[in-house]
Amino acid sequence: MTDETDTIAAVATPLGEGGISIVRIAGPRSLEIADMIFQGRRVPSKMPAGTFAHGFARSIRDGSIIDEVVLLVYRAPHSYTRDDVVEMQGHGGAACTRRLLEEVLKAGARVARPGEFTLRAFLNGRIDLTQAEAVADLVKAQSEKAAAIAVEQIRGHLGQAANNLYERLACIAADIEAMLDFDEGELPLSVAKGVAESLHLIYQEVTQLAETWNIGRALRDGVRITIAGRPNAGKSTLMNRLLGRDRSIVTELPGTTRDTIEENIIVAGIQARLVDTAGLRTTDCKIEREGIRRAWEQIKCADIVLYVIDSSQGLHQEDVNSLNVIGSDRVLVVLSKIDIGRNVSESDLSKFRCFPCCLITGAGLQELRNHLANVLSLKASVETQFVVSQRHKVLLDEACSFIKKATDLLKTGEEQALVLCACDLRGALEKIGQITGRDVSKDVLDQIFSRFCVGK
Ligand SMILES: Nc1nc2c(ncn2[C@@H]2O[C@H](COP(=O)(O)OP(=O)(O)O)[C@@H](O)[C@H]2O)c(=O)[nH]1
Ligand SMILES: [Mg+2]
Repeated sequence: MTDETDTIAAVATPLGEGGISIVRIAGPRSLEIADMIFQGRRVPSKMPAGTFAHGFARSIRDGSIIDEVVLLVYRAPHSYTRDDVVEMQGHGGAACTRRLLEEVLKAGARVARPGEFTLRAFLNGRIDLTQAEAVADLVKAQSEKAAAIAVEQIRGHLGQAANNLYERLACIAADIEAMLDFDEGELPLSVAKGVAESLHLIYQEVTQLAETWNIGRALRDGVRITIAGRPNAGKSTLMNRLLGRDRSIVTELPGTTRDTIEENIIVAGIQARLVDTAGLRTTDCKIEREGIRRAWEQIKCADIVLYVIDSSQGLHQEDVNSLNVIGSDRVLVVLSKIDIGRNVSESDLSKFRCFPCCLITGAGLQELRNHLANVLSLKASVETQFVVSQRHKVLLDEACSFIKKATDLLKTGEEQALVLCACDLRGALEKIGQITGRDVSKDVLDQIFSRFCVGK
């Protein structure tokens, strides 16, 4: 997949107008290449680690000046990738940055693939796989919370948790393998009980970690908030109100919103995906029916449903049916149009948290906003350690079922149990090891690093 002995280069900043742009070079020939391009009072290959110099970048063919640069030298192993690394900071403009990179390539570097600098940091043992994955998450983070979780993971907290579980599990596995060697598979019941208890404890911890994924994923990728309700209830008006601008078409005609409309908002530092949907009703219109099918899809995958009821019209049987299907734990009921009439009694909706409001003036909406912010930040602070990646979640689940099988086997006390148990524990270890990248295939690495941007 990668030749770690060659020297790679890429533009590390977005291409376009800006204050500064950076060309990064990593690999054994970095300093030699920098010598060929850099013109200043200092020679890069003679500069000590962690120093910088001011000068000019020039064309290696005709010596013409490309840009005024500041050059930074990092020496192996004290660099991002653990190779020799040189960074050239030039003026932020697309044309001169591209030319600078071209010169670096002419001088012998190869264009870095997406995420290749970070891949090298992983392959060279500076960071584990969870930290590498968090780098991509941090770069892509859209909200403060998503960024904060990524930073925690870069600091190695998830990796440490996984390593801790791995080591404890490895001890138990080693004990069992030792018993297999010496006791010909016979395990005294008292010992079996102790081992099963230790395994159960680990099982609980792995399960707890896996369970943080639901909210962890939502915090990273955005909490999904779906607005639903019957036609004309005020769903699109609510969407526009929450966004603070007109995004959804609002009319007095029922059935205006036929497809789902999505927009991002930030609530309490957490990114949310707000989805406006078609009104729920029975209809013969094919297009509307498709819209309603999509609305239900959005309701099913929502973390929170804002169910809008036109309170001037009174509670409709269809509202009751829909609310029963959705269930009360994810639903906040918005009682709209209280300026026209209040014909819905909150006692009919006692299972649900209700927010009476006028969507035209915005009266009552602040309570809804506050409540949303509370719900979201509460979810975000319940745990300090979040699993945000589906890859980690799947591996933790698989490890869990191996550990459970091993524990159940121990309890049977059967002759073959120890052998099978040892086998399951090896399976669990392999899965947990894959989280930090102890044992990971080229395909998995390709998949992970393809998410990165070039230059990272
Ligand atoms: N008086 C009043 N009218 C509202 C309120 N909310 C929405 N409307 C009006 O109700 C109609 C339907 O609104 P819309 O947002 O398109 O409903 P949707 O079909 O649920 O998306 C529009 O004419 C809105 O201006 C409200 O709180 N009070
Ligand atoms: Mg609408």
